[in-house]
Amino acid sequence: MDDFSRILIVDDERQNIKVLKDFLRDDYKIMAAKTGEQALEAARSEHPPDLILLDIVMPEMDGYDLCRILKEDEKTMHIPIIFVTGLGSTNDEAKGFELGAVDYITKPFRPVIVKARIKTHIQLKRKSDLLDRLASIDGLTEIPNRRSFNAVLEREIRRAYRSGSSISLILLDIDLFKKYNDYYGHAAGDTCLRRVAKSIDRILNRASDIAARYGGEEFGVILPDTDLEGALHVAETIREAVASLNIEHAASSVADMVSVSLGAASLQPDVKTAPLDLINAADAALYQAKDSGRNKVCG
Ligand code: GH3
Ligand code: MG
Ligand code: MG
Ligand code: MG
Repeated sequence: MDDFSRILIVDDERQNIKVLKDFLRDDYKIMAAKTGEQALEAARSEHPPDLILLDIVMPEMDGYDLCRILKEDEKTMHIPIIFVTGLGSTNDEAKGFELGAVDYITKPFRPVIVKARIKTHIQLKRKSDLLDRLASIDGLTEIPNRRSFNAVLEREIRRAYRSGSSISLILLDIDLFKKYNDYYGHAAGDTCLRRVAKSIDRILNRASDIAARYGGEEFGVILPDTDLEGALHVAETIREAVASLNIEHAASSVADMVSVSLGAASLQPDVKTAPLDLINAADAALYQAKDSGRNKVCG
């Protein structure tokens, strides 16, 4: 990671922001917010901070309230928060830690010490980000792994029930991939997997859509707010995109290029379906696509 870590300074007084900014700006990218509202916006943005330095006494939303809101939101709960405040009582400090802050610094502070503490927490944050990434991203294809797939599917199915919207799932499997490996070697097989994963990922254009490596040469695509007709359309687009990669597969009896078979299934919001039922339905459709000649979409 060569870019600077981002620190968000939240303080209602411009002068306080300036003091902190002046001794941190050489090492970090500094963002600033003068109100809780501004801070929430920055924390929820596409480029959230890696650490938040948070004042407590502020008009409207105070630092404690802001901390509580950030820690309740799945999107922002992992951002470490350090209180930087004039409130020095044991109770104040204990409350800060209770709300989930990683550190508590009282004013007047010594810049060298503040800098050292920030460095420690930024390093911890980087390690925890790396762990999250290793636990959720497939190492070969660099798209989400099965563990993420399961978590997202459960979350999106719950959301679909709540909002009464539909949700679809596509399972796809590379055709005759064992033969591909046997003919071209395992390294070429790996390259092929990477290219197929990329092309699936490129097709998806909604931020809520997610493609994951479901197993060896199997992928899963979760499509929130999408009915079966929409899913069949996406599946066909994926089938064509993989075909147009034109990856030679001389050992295939389906085509002379690498192809995929796809099965799609949808969940109707009024019928209670467990994640596993949806997976089974998509898997049955995939089996049908394989059984009826491969390089096909069924649903
Ligand atoms: P079908 O069309 O019925 O799906 O046939 P297939 O040969 O693709 O199916 P099968 O399940 O028999 O074989 C899957 C192959 O995928 C076998 C395995 O070696 C290969 N494979 C699984 N994971 C990897 C991987 O990470 N790298 C490589 N190179 N090959 C893999
Ligand atoms: Mg203040
Ligand atoms: Mg397979
Ligand atoms: Mg296969």
